[in-house]
Amino acid sequence: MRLLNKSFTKKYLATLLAGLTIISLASCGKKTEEKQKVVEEEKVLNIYNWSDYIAPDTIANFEKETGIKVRYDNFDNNEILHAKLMAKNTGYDIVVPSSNWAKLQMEGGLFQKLDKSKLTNYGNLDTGILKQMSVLDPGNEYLVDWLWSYNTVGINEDKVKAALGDTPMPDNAWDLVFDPKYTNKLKSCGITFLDTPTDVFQAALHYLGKHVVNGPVEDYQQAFDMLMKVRPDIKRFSSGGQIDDLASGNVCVAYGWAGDFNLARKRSIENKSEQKIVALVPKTGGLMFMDTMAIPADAPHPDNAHKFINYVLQPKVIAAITNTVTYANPNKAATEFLDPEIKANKSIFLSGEDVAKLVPPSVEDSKTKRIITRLFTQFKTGT
Ligand code: N2P
Repeated sequence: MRLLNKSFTKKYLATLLAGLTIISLASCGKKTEEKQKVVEEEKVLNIYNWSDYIAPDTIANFEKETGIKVRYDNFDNNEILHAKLMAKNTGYDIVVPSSNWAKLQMEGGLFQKLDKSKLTNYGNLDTGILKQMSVLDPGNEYLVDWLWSYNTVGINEDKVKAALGDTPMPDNAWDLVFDPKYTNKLKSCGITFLDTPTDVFQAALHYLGKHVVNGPVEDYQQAFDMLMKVRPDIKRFSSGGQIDDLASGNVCVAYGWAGDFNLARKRSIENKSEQKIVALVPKTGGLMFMDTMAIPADAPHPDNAHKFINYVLQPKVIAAITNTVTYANPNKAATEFLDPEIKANKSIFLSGEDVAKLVPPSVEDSKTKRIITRLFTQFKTGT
């Protein structure tokens, strides 16, 4: 009996050992295969980012440093990017959704987790921003902030003063775009709004003191009624076009992104049109947004994507981007490389008090999204 047991144990051990060897050989093979895949990744990277959101030499320097050839495409609103991601197979390796939209995309399994071991410059990020980001991306597993800013009102100071005449500037900057008392006067020099349902409804609800997302349907109707009162005074709906419209003096008031307003001012100085464009910081707060780098689940070049994110995490690289496009970045170590004028601009790098007033990013559920899409179309057509 004992003998039998011994030989059985021996046999059993031999089989077990053979099994383990096969498993470990197989996993070794898999590892080698994976390694080869990384080594063999073609030297190509496809990026999809917002327009006017990068420095002139960011891509060229990356290509020089890595030998990776970049294809760089632009979009102007989250809706377009979202639709592409939902349809899958975008071919993009890096996309830059705002964090609130990215939440939906993460939930839909559209992104892959970051391999932080490849992001050796990750420690340069501001921990405060990481904490803010972790509200929508728990553990900061999927997203790295590119730049951030807030939705607000931008004005051409001289033109607005002239159009308002005896009416003094309102205490609350939002009045300039949501109160007909002001829009009636300002329509003479041109008012432009962002061309996206979420941006417009969130701001309108904030102005009314309501929850900016997922409130009762009556809130959306109330926001719509308010918007319709200013509708006749709006000249244009445009997201990517506000920079040039403001810089050239085509419009004098905009509901849009603070970063683009500062960029419009900079561009008008460069173009010698010298428009005094200012991003106002509303006393009741603007709507914060963070545009974030993410790697689609089906990205063809995920390793190159990590290389690009790590490159952007270098303080000098992201500082050059901020210096070009006048948006705040999340990189603490980049502060020393900022142009003094940019660093001192309180509508780019807000005071702690103003940051505390910002409405943090949040996202509508699909039912609400349907409501605002319908109401926004009605608003735009003015019916
Ligand atoms: C870049 C605009 C991006 C800001 N010009 C909106 N997320």
